[in-house]
Amino acid sequence: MRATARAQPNIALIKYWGKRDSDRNLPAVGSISVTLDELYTTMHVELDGALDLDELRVNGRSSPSLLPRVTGCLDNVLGADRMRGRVISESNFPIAAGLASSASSFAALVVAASAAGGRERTTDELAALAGQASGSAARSLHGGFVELRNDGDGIDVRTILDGEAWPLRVIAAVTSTMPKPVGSGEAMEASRKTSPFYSRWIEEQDMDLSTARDAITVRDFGKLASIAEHNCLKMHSVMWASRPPVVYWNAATLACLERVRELQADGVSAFFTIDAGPQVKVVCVPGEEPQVVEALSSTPGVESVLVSGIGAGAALVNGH
Ligand code: 2P0
Repeated sequence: MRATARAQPNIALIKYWGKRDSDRNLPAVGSISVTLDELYTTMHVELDGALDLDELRVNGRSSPSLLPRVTGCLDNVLGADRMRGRVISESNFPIAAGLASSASSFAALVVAASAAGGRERTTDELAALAGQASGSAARSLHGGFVELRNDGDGIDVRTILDGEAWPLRVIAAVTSTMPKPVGSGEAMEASRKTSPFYSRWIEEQDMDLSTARDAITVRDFGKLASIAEHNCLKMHSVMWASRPPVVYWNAATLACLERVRELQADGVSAFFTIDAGPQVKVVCVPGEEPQVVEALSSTPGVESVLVSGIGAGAALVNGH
């Protein structure tokens, strides 16, 4: 009745922003991401008939505010008449700061909870369950370059290319570890209801997905860089034009973008992307990693720099 799973966050290159069904947490658009390897969340789930309520510890602390989402996810995975659970989550990177901790957390949670409850589930089923908890979490069930497509009444998640086939590096510049001012779910709804650019965002997404998918398939770095930066800035334009505006950036976020532009002007193969937070993630070819790390580390306002390769999907730890 217990199991431990590990999952890595993923960084979207073509972004998910907006929901087509809030109740079932279905995304309005498809997305493409890379699953990381060095950053991870380890999730331990123990079901115990003697417990009256679920318990949650995150990085060593009781976390009542995060408990309702975890309870909802356990209910989805195991049924509401399940035994209550003791859940222990440990992440080796800052949580709730735009580094996709909800993706690694819920991907690991569905894998651990299914195993603890003795449920055999396919990766597709696990991805659907993770996606109900957090849209981006569905992508962390798979490794490498991953595409999430809207498929009829649900989602379909697949690896487009393994990480070993194109071992790019991802460098995250952490510019703040404060929790974000507004959660991404709430911000997406604000964008859908109020941003004048939202409908155009939805209209153009399939084209961006197709361009990125083609670039990944033939490993065309320049083409991927161009569409990923465009898609990222388009998503943030949708957010900025919402009422009230959704602005996740700080001064260091912009300073990092300038640094990346300078690197690119020097011929470095690198591009940026930014999610629902102020951190800047830079994707580069392996040989350029030292230069990118040095450039970001020396940018004013950057607190730390995390480096990762592209990794595998969520899995049980030691098979149990
Ligand atoms: C993404 N983000 O594709 C986009 C880009 C942030 C910006 O998915 O409401 O935590 O839990 O389904 O997955 C962050 O939102 O949202 C996210 P919910 P989630 O990675």
